[in-house]
Amino acid sequence: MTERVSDTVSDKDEDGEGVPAESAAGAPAVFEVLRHVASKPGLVRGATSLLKMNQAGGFDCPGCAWPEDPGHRKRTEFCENGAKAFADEATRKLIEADFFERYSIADLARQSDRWLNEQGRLTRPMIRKPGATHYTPATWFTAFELISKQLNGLADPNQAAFYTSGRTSNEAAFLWQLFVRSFGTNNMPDCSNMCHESSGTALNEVIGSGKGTVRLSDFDFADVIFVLGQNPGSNHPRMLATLEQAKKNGATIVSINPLNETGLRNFRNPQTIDGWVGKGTDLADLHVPVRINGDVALLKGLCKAILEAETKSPGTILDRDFIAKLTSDFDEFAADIVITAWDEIVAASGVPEALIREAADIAINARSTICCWAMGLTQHKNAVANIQEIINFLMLRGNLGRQGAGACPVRGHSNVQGDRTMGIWEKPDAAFLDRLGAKFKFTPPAAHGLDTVDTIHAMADGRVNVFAALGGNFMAATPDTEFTANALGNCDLTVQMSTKLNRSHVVTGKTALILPVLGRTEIDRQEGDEQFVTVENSMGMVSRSRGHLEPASESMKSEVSVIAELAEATVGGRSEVNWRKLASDYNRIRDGIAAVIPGFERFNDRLYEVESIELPHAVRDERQFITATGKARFTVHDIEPVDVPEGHFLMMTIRSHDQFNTTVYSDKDRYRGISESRMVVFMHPDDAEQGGLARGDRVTLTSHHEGSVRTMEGFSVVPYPIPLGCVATYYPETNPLIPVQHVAAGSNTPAYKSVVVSVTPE
Ligand SMILES: Nc1nc2c(c(=O)[nH]1)N[C@H]1C(S)=C(S)[C@@H](COP(=O)(O)OP(=O)(O)OC[C@H]3O[C@@H](n4cnc5c(=O)[nH]c(N)nc54)[C@H](O)[C@@H]3O)O[C@H]1N2
Ligand SMILES: Nc1nc2c(c(=O)[nH]1)N[C@H]1C(S)=C(S)[C@@H](COP(=O)(O)OP(=O)(O)OC[C@H]3O[C@@H](n4cnc5c(=O)[nH]c(N)nc54)[C@H](O)[C@@H]3O)O[C@H]1N2
Ligand SMILES: [Mo]
Repeated sequence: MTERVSDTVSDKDEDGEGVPAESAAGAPAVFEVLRHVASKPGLVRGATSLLKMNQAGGFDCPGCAWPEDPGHRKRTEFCENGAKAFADEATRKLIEADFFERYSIADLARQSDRWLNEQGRLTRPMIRKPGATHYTPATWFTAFELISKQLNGLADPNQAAFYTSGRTSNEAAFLWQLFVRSFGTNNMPDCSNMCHESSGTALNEVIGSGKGTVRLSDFDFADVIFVLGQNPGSNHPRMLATLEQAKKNGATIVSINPLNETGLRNFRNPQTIDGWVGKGTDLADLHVPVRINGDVALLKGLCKAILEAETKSPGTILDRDFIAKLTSDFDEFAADIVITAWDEIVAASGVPEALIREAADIAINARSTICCWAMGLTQHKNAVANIQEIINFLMLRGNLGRQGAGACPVRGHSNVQGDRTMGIWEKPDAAFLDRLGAKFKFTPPAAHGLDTVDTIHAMADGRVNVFAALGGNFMAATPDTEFTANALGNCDLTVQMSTKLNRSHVVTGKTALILPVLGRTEIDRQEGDEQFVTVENSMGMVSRSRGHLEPASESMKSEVSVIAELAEATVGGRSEVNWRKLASDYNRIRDGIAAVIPGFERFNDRLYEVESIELPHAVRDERQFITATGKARFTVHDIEPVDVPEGHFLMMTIRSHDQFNTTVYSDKDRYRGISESRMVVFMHPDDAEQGGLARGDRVTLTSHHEGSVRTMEGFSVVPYPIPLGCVATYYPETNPLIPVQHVAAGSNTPAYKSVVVSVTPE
């Protein structure tokens, strides 16, 4: 389908700002790897360590959660962006105590996120005392004393919240939730709340498991792969190699996305000679340019076309056996689809009926279909409906729980799925709490806790006044920047366990602590013995990760030891757990995991027997649905797109090719032809013209939500192939525009990808 304009890889934006590149990866990707590795960890040290990434005995890539294929590891099992994430952590630049003498917190607050990150690794504990203008050095001892005093002084443990970001290992995550629950609360907001929570909520409700139902090997057997609301070229580059292989095996790929993302158009595999000099592989056979937030309508259209085909040739299209035996509520679902008019589907999706039918025909002619998706579907008001419509679509032809078929939510952070498996969840189920309590001899709190958005509200209202974060950048990642900053400022104490300096260290509570921790790439020694940790990828495979670089500084601690010492100081007197003993040998933590979490039986032994452990999954392995009825459910969702008043636009906030979440490596976005500034607004050329706007014009963006407005100045217009009425901007720059009240029904995930805005010339 793709028409290649030129066979040269256009990574230099010769054609001006905002001209999408024709091809992804290839030689430019390799040059980028070399540049990042040479400039940060140093070429020899970096390259030697990089070769250990995603290898048996090596460390798990600190980037995304796409799995590697244990049977077919390549010597270089990493991508350009994984290499950047590695180089960023393994940098030789260090932040010493005198840095904080030189810069006041106000000075730091004036710097960009990029500048903060570029200052290097955090190396020693620092404290901001109430009213202080600067951070000053603290000892680990005083830091733990201060936190424990503050926590134990609270009238109620629910006045504290404990955030987790998805790079945390299984061992640290398990110990963290054990500490938090021993302290007495389930207030465990995490990055998942902003990410795939909508997927977990949706899937749990209809198929009885919150995780994806496919293995990596299923991609070899799929006839069709739908990629919805995902930009793997930038965010899961190793997935492109999987798609390329699937394609060679005859699979058809359909991309459903407002943007025709370069990575899905043409891929030059940098690990093959062809990828350097050849034409690359055109990946997507069909691109469906859905309007932002138009997916419920589009998916209903796909289902409608399938049902119509069945009416024409009864008994040949639907998997009637699967529907009858293993699902419920098909009749209500089908009746709703029948009365949903094509006009309504076309109007709300922005896609012509013929194109929807073309996509449906591809699924009809396929024996096995996989649907992959990411943030383009999960960060909307009706995100849960989006995902349940995917399940409806898959179930019509029995595409769940069999080879080459299924649901594949593609996770973000490298261990975000594992953290949830370990109990990082504000809504733990009773069975989990019972097992945890039985093993560690305490009564965990039963009441559900606060998620990310609710934590912001609770800090704003003064209901929460201690906030501690295990990694991440809460301040920059969350919506409504000004509101969230005030909420954090209300806290008596904020604590950040971090590797790199970020916005969350400069927007703080009255007292603030920075606790520097080891990263994935570093050797973790406890009582003289090197430890390893484990992580779970997007497909439920658990494997070991062991760093190979000497730690950036001797004054840092591992996440596990920080948590253990904090727990000892805070709950040591009243808990039966020997925290220090657990932290001195991570095998002991894994024995705890084995006793509490199903699927981890004989955890330590199995880690020595096999390279990775596959966690059980009832749908994938047994075609069993652990729902109340024992069946998978069809569901009915009204088409309720966000209302966009005349003259306004629907804005999505997306990632560039040169960032990892809130860590921005540069102002470039090679595949979208951006090289100078991230303060841009992508809009349809006709929309721009109608507003009297030309390329490069300066504009102000104003978001509108239930009568409230938020404004940001200083964007420049980039005319771009995007559906009419839609605009795109970069995350995290535009988070000040996202109303904290604008969340997904059911999952409470911020609707980062459907914000109503107006665009006015400056
Ligand atoms: N290099 C790198 N890798 C990363 C990350 C990173 O920042 N950098 N972040 C990690 C994390 S935590 C995550 S969650 C993932 C994120 O991975 P993605 O979900 O791929 O990231 P986004 O840039 O948010 O892109 C979402 C895509 O959805 C599309 N989209 C937006 N709105 C809609 C819509 O309404 N409908 C449809 N169909 N599509 C829509 C956008 O055009 C875009 O292509 O990547 C992970 N991997
Ligand atoms: N507008 C908008 N907002 C979004 C999104 C969006 O698409 N649009 N996406 C959302 C999504 S999907 C997510 S996942 C969140 C991300 O939210 P977070 O997970 O909170 O943010 P990150 O940027 O990944 O966190 C980066 C920081 O983590 C720390 N860090 C890195 N590695 C380690 C480590 O090994 N250990 C420890 N302790 N710290 C470490 C470093 O200090 C670094 O600065 O953002 C969300 N926010
Ligand atoms: Mo994410």
